[in-house]
Amino acid sequence: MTSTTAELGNLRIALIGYSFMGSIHAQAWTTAPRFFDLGVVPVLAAVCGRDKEAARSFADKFGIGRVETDWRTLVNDPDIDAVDICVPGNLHAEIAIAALQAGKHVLCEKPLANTLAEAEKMTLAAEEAKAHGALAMVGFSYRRTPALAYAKELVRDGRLGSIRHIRASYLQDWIVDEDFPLVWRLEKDKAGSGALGDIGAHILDLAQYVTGHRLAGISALTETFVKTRRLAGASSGLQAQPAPGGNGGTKGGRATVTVDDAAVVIGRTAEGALATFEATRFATGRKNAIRLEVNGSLGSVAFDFEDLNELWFHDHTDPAESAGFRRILVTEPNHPYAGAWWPPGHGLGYDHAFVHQAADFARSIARGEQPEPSFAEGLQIQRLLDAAETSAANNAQWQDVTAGA
Ligand code: SOE
Repeated sequence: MTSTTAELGNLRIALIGYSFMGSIHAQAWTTAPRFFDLGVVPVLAAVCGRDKEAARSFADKFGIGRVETDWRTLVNDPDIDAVDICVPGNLHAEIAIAALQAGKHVLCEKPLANTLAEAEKMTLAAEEAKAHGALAMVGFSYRRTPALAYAKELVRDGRLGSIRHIRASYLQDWIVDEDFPLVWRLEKDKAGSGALGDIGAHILDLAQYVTGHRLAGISALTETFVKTRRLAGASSGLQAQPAPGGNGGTKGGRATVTVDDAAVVIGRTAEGALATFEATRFATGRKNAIRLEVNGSLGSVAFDFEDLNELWFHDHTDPAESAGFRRILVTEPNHPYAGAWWPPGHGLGYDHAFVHQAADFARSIARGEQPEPSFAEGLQIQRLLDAAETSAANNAQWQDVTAGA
């Protein structure tokens, strides 16, 4: 029998950050209980942001009653059960560790941290907290796009046979304009790395998630095409905003871009597949194009986020004359997550994966089970990012990586 919301306990969430990721997480928390049985009732109890006015207007939009400007107040508040971290990477470790030590469940945006050392400390904190019932998860949201989750099911069910090739790219073009300013995503001390960590992390994760393989070694090249950018005021990191009181941010001059604009990675999995990855913010015309193709001995799958409700599947056991890639519309009730939504063919979007992420996180907490991906999985991606940076700094020198997690 399904419980009524009145019978369920509340999961009181403190949202740290209110920009792009803060908004999509807030929307996800609001929507998840309307479409999924969670076993708890998520309540957006508070939002935290440095700019109180901006945080207040965000809170008003999402019906959040409480606004704080110091995350420590929320992390130490007994009225908060879970902390959802949606701020730049340089703040992830401090907030997540403090929250876990205070017994809160933690959902942390990707990549887990800015450095390997931080990711290791966060994972340790998560393991210790788990022993006391506090659970941690890293937000690789695209895993929960139904077509990608279904691709994983096809691999799991043996429909692709032995995996030989993984081919992944994540292409954007939002900083091609040389006049685009130096937003936080282009500063190493805030973002950790550039395209590599921001979007490369997603395809490294997706490749491993879909195939179940683990990268055992990689080699990488990175490039920063535009070496300096004009200074600008605070922004979400995706849009140019004029410097406060300034003339569009040009007054302060230009500063060095300290992250990569693009990264190319090749790798070998512990299970014997070859993999290629390309992450760039300079693919003109490509806005948020994630492509993944996996070739196995019995078949292949291909996915393109610009048609995110579709998965292409080639069954190599079909007669040669009628074999070929066929388009599967991943909107059937028994496709992952799809049954909770609209009738077949009506389709989902970018934000639905965040709803699925919130739902899975809440359900895991209700059941006392480890949510996936765990911080340990986030750490394994961080090892790959770290190895890619080391390799790129050494002229694409091969780096063995502990397959782990
Ligand atoms: C910016 O490049 C960004 O918002 C990433 O940070 C997100 O993870 C991705 O989903 C969309 O692009």
